[in-house]
Amino acid sequence: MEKTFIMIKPDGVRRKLVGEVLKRIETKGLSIEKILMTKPDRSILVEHYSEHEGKSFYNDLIEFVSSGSVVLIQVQGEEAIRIMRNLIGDTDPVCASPGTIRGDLANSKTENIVHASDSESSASYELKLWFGDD
Ligand code: FUP
Repeated sequence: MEKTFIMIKPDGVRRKLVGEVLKRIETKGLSIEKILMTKPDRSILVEHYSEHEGKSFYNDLIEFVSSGSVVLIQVQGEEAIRIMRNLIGDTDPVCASPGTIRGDLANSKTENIVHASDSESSASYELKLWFGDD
């Protein structure tokens, strides 16, 4: 069974979309194995978003994700990584298909409600970073 890392970002929490996101994960047939609400330190976000350091949106991104509580989730299921990427939709709200979380609920590239690991290596890195070892 594959495991992946999901984060509901501060806009999702502020807009009271936590239940909506969890419902979409569960109704797709994936399992929520771990879940925790926390206000992330800048230092862990710097590690989480290290691949984006130096990009034009980087500072705004760190500022935004550290602006409030987030929900950290470990999701498990067959093909969980690719299924969750499809469920969340494209980063750009213009391209995110209707039926996806971002396609239905977001209209900003930065404030796009949810993060999902994009590969096996990022899933294992991010699960270890946010939840530590099992
Ligand atoms: P995604 O994996 O779909 O979350 O997208 P990326 O890894 O490319 O980007 C990570 C985060 O950076 C996005 F969730 C939002 C932010 N971002 C911007 O704010 N502007 C951009 O042009 C691209 C990404």
